[in-house]
Amino acid sequence: MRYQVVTLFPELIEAAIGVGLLGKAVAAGRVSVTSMSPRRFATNKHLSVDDTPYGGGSGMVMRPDCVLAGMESAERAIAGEQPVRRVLLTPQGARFDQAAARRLSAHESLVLVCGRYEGFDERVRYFVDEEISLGDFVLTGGEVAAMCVVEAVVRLLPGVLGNAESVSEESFSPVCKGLLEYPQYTRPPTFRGHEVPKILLSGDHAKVDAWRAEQSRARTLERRPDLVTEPETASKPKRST
Ligand code: JDQ
Repeated sequence: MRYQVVTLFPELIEAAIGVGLLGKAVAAGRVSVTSMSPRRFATNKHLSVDDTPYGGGSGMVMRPDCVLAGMESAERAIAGEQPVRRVLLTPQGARFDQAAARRLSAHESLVLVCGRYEGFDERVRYFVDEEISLGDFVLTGGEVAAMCVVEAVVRLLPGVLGNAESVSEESFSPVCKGLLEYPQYTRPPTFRGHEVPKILLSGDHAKVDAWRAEQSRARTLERRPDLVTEPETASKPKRST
């Protein structure tokens, strides 16, 4: 898979792709994550990539010519004439979630476009396939959001997860049931007065599974009731016999 990040700060992206699972996937040649700066396509003597907003107001806006030139150059670098999915990171985009990560993981080539300042000239949007937001908060630019997308997508690629957990097994995990993860413990059995639940030391796998399922359910109901599609309070239809 080939990913290009269009950014004024390529060093931010390079720092992030060197480590961990992502670093290994890149080193193994499973994934390439490279960056392209719109600054390379600046034309005036100050190499400006931003300008003042028409109509007035505070702050600066990313110039569409530099962003588009960066995007098209990024695209040629990873895909030649092959199709590429163009993704713009903004606070106005559709909320990113695991389903979006799964959907994007099907694309061989992605171009992730990051801005700075107060955002993009509106016409940049006419040239992208989708617009993604991480959530309802304002970052200083799109880079951290782009790296979140890259991390979430790369760990779904076949053969990238290092451990026994596989993408297919994940479909049975709490994440894919849409519930929060159950509590996990490792040694020691007592830590600063707090004991590991006895059932986890019992060796009874059926009881462990049942306990975990119940913990996931209770924790989700408590912390993220919005994730529970079938509220506990909704009574099942009565059988007519
Ligand atoms: C940019 C900014 C004031 C934007 C400039 C480019 N989920 C999410 N939060 N914030 C972003 C994404 C994001 C993405 C790209 C960005 C923020 N900014 C800063 C400042 C108004 C709009």
